[in-house]
Amino acid sequence: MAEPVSTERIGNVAIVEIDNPPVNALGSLIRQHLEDHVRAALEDDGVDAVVLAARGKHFSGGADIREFGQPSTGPDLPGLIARLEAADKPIVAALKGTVFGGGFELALGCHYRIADSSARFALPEVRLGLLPGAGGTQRLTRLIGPEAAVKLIVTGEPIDAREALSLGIVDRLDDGDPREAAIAFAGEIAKTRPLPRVSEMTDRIAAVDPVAFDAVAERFLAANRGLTAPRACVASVRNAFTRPFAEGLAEERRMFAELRGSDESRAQRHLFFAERAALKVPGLDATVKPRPVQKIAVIGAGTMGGGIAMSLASGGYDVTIVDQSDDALTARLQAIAGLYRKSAARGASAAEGETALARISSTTDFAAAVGGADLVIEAVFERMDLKKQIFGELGTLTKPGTVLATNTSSLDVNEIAEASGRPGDVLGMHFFSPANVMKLLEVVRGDKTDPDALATAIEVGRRSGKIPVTVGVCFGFVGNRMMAARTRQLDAMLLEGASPAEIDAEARRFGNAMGPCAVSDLAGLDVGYLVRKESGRRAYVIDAIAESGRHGQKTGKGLYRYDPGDRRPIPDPEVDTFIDALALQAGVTRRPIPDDEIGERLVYPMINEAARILEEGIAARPSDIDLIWISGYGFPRTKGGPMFHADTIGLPTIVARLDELAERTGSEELHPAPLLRRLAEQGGSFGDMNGS
Ligand code: T1G
Repeated sequence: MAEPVSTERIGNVAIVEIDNPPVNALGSLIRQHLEDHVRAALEDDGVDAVVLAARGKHFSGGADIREFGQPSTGPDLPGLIARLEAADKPIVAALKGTVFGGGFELALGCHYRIADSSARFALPEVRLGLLPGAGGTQRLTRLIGPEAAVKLIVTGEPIDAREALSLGIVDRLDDGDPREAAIAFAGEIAKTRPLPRVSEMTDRIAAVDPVAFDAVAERFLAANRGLTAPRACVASVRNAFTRPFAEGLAEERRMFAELRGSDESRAQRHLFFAERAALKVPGLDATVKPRPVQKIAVIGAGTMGGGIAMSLASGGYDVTIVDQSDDALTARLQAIAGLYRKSAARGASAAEGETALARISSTTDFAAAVGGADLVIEAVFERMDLKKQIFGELGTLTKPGTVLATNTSSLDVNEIAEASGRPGDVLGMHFFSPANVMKLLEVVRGDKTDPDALATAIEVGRRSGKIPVTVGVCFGFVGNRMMAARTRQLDAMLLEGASPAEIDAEARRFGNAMGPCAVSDLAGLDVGYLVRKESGRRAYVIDAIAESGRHGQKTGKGLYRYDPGDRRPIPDPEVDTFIDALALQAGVTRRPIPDDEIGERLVYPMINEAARILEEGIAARPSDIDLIWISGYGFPRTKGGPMFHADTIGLPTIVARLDELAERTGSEELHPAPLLRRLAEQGGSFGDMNGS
């Protein structure tokens, strides 16, 4: 194996190069080697300047996240960076590709920074529930000023090399090899003194208006309510212009250590790895290549079809929306254009929106549209007869090899696949409404789906900005099947005595932006009612309310009532009276339900259903289920998803509570699934299953 850090001498310049694929993460071994190589170079009398470079496409993806929570060895990153900066010979960073997190902080400790145009700079620690913990909040603020620094640090968003040059992060942009450019630059400045040390810079922090800074910071905090790390980031940047460097650095380190040990950060670090693990699909190894896709036909000009088309177009695909009605198509294209205009008004790139819009066409000529497509995504009504008819036609009208996807949210993909006559080409691509916004894509693998067809759907999803999670066939797949388990409890609690407002208040306290009753009114009570009806299921209270004509926001009344033009849910005594009558009819004596019981009955049944899903092999690992609920249903990121949250609570606690609830409510399904009970009895966790 190549040395993780090497040194080459060219004239009076020593090039210290990191080689730690895939992202040059700065783990303890790398830090130790870096320390040794840089010290040797600085002590070498023949060396007048040092270049710090890296092999591969990334300079560095930052500290090694896998090491957090493990006993740390080798020099800590802040100390290593401080010693680089204190060196008496110039150190020039040669930057390219990703310069993220601790990698960025390492570059800030160097005296000069040379980059090529591929370089992207970010401090994404906030997305892991952390703050830059190796001097980044103190040095970046001194280098580019508090307002520019707080934006980068609180959003975690990357900037490109050109912006980095304009901000003063980079001294020189060179379109050649940054290593060569840095060597040449090092030769030029080898004797130049004083050495520019970022920690000693004061002009950008000399006369900061704290009120103006707070106003800018507040703008970025507004999008992160309830999260601890963004506030810590702002506090640390504020320290950079109100306290001496050493104090600011010490306080940054203290806050970093506190955040690193928090459940909130552990949860977000879990999700970072969960996103990558979800792409490791059993049976799909690197030899399985996606089929080429450029032309995609989307069948159905409804809201879902339009949202799907927008996502695909933004991913660079040529999309044709197909519908029987010209009017529906015209209306849909106008709605899509309007959405792109709205995005541009909110700061998105108008040019990108226009480019994407230009990729979307429409037609009523079904045969022509699907005949030329590499992928067809059906997004029509949730009716099995209609879908089977369409897939029967697709099986004969499309080219061999065209992937045929259904956007069904719960129906049997195997049955639809058989109707096509080409089950190997058929799978589900379950987008979540609004499909142009929600990140989750459940890729539903049929019993006969060809591996390369599956790889194709995953690749199209990724290119379209989605988080594709592969699931198996069952009613509701993973997300909706777990939501159905929660809905059964929600419906039971409404009958037993809880009000929609009490249920939603508990869900918001848990961290959900909206409670499930308000969400049901937003989506339309008739939607869930029709899905359940199509499959012979029934929610006793909610479906009775839907049948009474109360469909939610769209009819001004649902589980709540709504003033005209106002989407705010208002508790409605009519609903209480309606449910009282249902309870009487059902012989149920209603009772107040304690908040903690509401909270448990909203979450534990989902965890239990997920255990069944894992037992049946419908999901490959618990972290896939976490990803589904975080990216498709707004489960609080700070909780890491239902399975991570279950481990945090402790499985024995959940098992004991589920048994109690099952006994008291008579709801057999609440008894723990065998897998859940077994894990609890053996002291295991869902986390143990993620490695598999
Ligand atoms: N630590 C450990 N492993 C990492 C890693 C990291 N920082 N970054 C990536 N990996 C793994 C990843 O799990 C995957 O593993 C493989 O590398 C390829 O990743 C002190 C404390 C750099 C833009 O948050 O954003 O520095 O699945 O598929 O698409 O202040 O990885 O192959 O087993 O994503 O080319 C801050 C996180 C850390 C950056 C490359 N840094 N990484 O994207 O590859 S905290 C980050 C990324 C920190 C300091 C603080 C991306 C990337 P596997 P990949 P990619």
